[in-house]
Amino acid sequence: MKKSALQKARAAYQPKLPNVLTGSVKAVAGKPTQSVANQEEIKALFPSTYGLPELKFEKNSTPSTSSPVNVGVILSGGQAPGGHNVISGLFDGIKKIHPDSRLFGFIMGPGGLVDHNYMELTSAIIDEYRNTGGFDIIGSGRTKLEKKEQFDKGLEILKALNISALVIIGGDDSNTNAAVLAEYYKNINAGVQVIGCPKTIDGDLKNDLIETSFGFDTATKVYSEVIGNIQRDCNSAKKYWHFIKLMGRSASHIALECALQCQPNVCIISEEVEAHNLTLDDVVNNLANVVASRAAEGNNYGTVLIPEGLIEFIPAMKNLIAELNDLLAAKADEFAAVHHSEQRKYVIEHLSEANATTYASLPEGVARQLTLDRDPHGNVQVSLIETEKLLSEMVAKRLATMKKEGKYNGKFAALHHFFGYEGRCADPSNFDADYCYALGFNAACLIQSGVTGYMSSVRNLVKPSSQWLCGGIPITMMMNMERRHGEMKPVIQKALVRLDGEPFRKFASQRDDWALNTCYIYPGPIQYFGPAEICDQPSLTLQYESKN
Ligand code: FBP
Repeated sequence: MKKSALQKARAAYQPKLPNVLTGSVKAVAGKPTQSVANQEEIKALFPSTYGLPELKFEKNSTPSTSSPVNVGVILSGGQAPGGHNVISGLFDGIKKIHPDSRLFGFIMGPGGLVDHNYMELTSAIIDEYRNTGGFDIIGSGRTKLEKKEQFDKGLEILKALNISALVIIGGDDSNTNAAVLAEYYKNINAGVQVIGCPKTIDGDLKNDLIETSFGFDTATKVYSEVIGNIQRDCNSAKKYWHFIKLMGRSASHIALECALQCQPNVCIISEEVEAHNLTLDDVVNNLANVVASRAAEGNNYGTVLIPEGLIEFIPAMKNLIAELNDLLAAKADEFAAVHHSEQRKYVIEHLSEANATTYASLPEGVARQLTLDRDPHGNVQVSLIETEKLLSEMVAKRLATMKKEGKYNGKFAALHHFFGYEGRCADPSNFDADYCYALGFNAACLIQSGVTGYMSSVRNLVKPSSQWLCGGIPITMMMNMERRHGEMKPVIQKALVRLDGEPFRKFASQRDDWALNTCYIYPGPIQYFGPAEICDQPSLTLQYESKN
């Protein structure tokens, strides 16, 4: 395969491993843990893996001797920069356990395990993918592992390949799968450990012991680069309002991080919209007021960052989506049989009065998008909802009214952007390259410790990587019960933006200035080579959170 000059140079990058992982390690167990909520229900559902202690690795003075281990690996869910480094770290980690250890990759996500679709990852293959973006080494998928038949089918191939540990690299839903699988295999004494790794650009898989999910750092740096470029264009031409929707599914971490990096005129934070019980009209009025204030100063241009999950956080919409989820789960076949042109009417007739009114008020396109298929985990596919267009159309209408009332006298021309897929497969930043490699290597150490149902945890991330702390946390510790497909299910609790957290407070303290004045920052592209203060800085979210 032909490679770019950067690809060639990047292949030689040696990820920096935390000191603690450089020699032989021992696992030190902490206190038993509890799930974040619904303790009794989670305990009953995970009798074999609930309440396990946190683990911390320390250097071991006596080198450990081990036998070769065969390990399987799965990339699950949306792509995130650094996945290939988790796999190369895992590969190097199990080779350190014993040079005859072998790594097998299951193809196209969890479905590869069930369908017995796999390949052996040799050192020649791994070397081709070190420090590269993408998940193309084995591909990814969103198959939900939840049925006994899937687990048993998976076990057949694990046994055939003599695999005694499986590493699932995924987000909250995929790590929920990992916990369920770990519980099942432990319960039947299958002899297969299951270890999770925290992946997602969304940044919503985190807690005190998982400081960030991998990929967030690189993806937000890529988006911030292009937002900065748009801002410079915007500040040069001074004639457009740019409505920029950013991926991130439910949580607004990506939008907030990009706002901190770029200082746009407006950034909507979904969690704040919900906390203040704002309606769609409130959001639109706030935006229109900023446009009018800037126009009064002769500035008919600006930038607005919109988190893709916004719609789900507007309380009226949240209620509507919850009822729609149940309705579409209960009447899936009946709804599918309704002719396209009659589906809106069907939905309105089957919803409660309040939700029917909200649904009826939505533009056709948005209403349709809300009834499209959920992903296999029951999530509305928010990346398909064109909130940026919905908002700019509503702002234009509001401004027209304000003009008639003599409250606005400007020009409003809007352009729309959606940044998501652009950032998910970028070459990992030095931070993500190091973090991912450490997560994979650390997963190998967890395997060597013989545990199951744990997530690889590498923390102290604002410090130089040599000082990072490594260990494992029981996945059940992160779980609560939530309604999915009309039923209560154990799932990892999503970490949303905290309005009392330092990143949001920092943003909130400056946003009025950013709204009226033009305070744009232009972060520029990720730098892979050069001084550490340019190349190795973690996200601002992580830096501010460490001050909480
Ligand atoms: P994960 O939660 O699996 O990491 O996926 C994140 C994400 O990129 C979201 O930000 C986005 O809403 C979704 O995936 C898009 O899904 P798809 O890749 O299936 O279009």
